Amino acid sequence: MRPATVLLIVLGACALASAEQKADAIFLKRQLQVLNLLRHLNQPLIDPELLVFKNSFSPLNNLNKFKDPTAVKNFLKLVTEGKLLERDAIFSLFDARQRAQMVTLFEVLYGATDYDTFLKAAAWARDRTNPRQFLYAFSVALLHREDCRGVILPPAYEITPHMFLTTDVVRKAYQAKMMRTPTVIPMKFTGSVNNPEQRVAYFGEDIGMNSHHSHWHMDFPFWWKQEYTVDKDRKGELFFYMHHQMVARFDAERLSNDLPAVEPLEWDQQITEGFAPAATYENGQEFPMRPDNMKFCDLPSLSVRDMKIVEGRIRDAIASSFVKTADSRLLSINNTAGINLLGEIIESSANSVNPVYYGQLHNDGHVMLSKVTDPLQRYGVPPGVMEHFETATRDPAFFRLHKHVDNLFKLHKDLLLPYDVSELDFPGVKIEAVKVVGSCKASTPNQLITYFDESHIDLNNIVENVGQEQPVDIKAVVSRLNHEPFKYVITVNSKKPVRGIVRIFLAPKLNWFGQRVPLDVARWGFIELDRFPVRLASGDNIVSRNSVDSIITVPEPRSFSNLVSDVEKAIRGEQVFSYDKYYRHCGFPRRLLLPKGKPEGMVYQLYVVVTDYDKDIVEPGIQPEDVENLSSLGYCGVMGGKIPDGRPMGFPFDRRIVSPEQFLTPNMEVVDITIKNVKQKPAE
Ligand SMILES: [Cu+2]
Repeated sequence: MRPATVLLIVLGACALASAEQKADAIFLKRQLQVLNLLRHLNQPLIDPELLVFKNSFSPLNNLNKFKDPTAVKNFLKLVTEGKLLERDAIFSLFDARQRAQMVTLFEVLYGATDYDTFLKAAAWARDRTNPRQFLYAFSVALLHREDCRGVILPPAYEITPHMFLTTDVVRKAYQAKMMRTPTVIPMKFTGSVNNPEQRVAYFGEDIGMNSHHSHWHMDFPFWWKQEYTVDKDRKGELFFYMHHQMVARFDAERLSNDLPAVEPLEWDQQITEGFAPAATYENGQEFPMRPDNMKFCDLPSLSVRDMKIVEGRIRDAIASSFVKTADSRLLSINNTAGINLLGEIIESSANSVNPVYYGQLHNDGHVMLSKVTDPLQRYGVPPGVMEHFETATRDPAFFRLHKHVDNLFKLHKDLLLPYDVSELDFPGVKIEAVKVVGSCKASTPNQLITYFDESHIDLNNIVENVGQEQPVDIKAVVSRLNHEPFKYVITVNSKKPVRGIVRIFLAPKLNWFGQRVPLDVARWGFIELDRFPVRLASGDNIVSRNSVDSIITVPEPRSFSNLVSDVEKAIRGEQVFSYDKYYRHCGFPRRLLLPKGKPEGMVYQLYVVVTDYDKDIVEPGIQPEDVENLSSLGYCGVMGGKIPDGRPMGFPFDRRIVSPEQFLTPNMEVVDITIKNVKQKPAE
């Protein structure tokens, strides 16, 4: 007789709710101060409390309140000697001098020994520093300070809208402000139907994805030093995996629009596709356009030959399975941890074992693309979109550069031994069935629905305010990809009570030519949809998991104006303001979890794998409930802690698959699902 079916409680929903807590007066005050500090970043502070700090706080008289008084003195020196980047210049994190200034300010803010000093120092520095240079230093400090846990930064596209919006929208916003007329301005994606790349512009230009990308690089700065003490567990591997997934996701989006997979860039070949950002910096300079078929050019301090030499050394290291450290030791990368070393080397980060020898391939690739239209600065053209993490994915060349980088990681992964059955199987656990069920009334089993809806961007910050005048309601409206929420229903049979980790991946079933491709080829394009722990009882278990609980995604952020009004109401006692101290700004937008699919339906395959929790987890004491509290773990890891899942990211599809028959053990299941793109959001 079969044991009775056991209905599992989905851990996500209950545990996540418990991470929320009611904000007390101290938290509310801090949240409001942060919002006031970031409001109208390009104009001097107007908030009376912060103005007092700006004018009366003396960093020099408070040196004992900073962990690193030298950083304070160095920053003061830059200010008093007028050496800081001008306020209306364009800040680039890739410029070594500008970055060093930003890092000094970060060290001042991060090293403030208490919250009050942090805030006063920030208010003091804000109007003395380039706004985006300040914003980056302040944001990274806030995200890493224990006393700011749970404080929400407003959406990046509402703090610095110029970096996300097209010039025509900005101009109309100025007009509306001058006329003091509340306005909603429609924003189009760049390009025209004459350019096939425009079909996927909605993806590359998605403001939520650009915001995710910029936040990833705030949570894992390439310049992060070990002395800052916050643990950046598997940062190099995360660099590989998050960008690998972005490329896989882009390719899936391209297939949905009848475009072939993106081609990798090569240093001595033409960059076939141009890009016209149609956007303008805050200071009025236009983001440069890159015509079709340009070639990489030497920059004054970086040649194309340098790029090839450095890449050759990386390829040598991969082929020989050893990297050479700065003190001439050889470290093996022929193991699970090798990808982390390689990620740090290729990015390259301050953790690279040998930055002089292996260079900074990825970062320099961004700069080479950014400056390709005026490499010698003969015309004073400002940096291109590729030079900023919040604008880079707009350019299709971003995905081409990352495909090139991703192929290096693949070279390495393909040299590792394929997993054997004992590493893949979960003895005693068998997946009996998998289905996905949409939430709308008319939903068909195993058919998921995507659609485009509209999102509003608060443009109040784009236009300067005079004194304390009432803001005019000006918004941009953008079209964005979304989908009906759905749930996975997985029937798992277990011979005994065990704990497992469910790993869910999605992949297009056919390639651009309409052909099936071998699993070993397809696996590199797999998109991770979710990964979560379960407790399995003896017998059949129905595991039910909602798509909104995915560890890949984050929900829509609250708008700047809603944040301000919610906090103000809570301060007046009119409503409760809840916050989550695990809140992450980094994370793929929930709306973009699924690729668009096609109006007639497009077939994908869903791979579900259950592995042994007790074997996978890095520390035996970690409970499934602890894991469930961590938001956007998949692409963004853990802030200041260990990633609980010890398996390589992308497991088990990260290594070669020699025989699909042997690979697909009973704890795995594959089902076909269809993704259909409809014109209008279906009725709930
Ligand atoms: Cu990136």
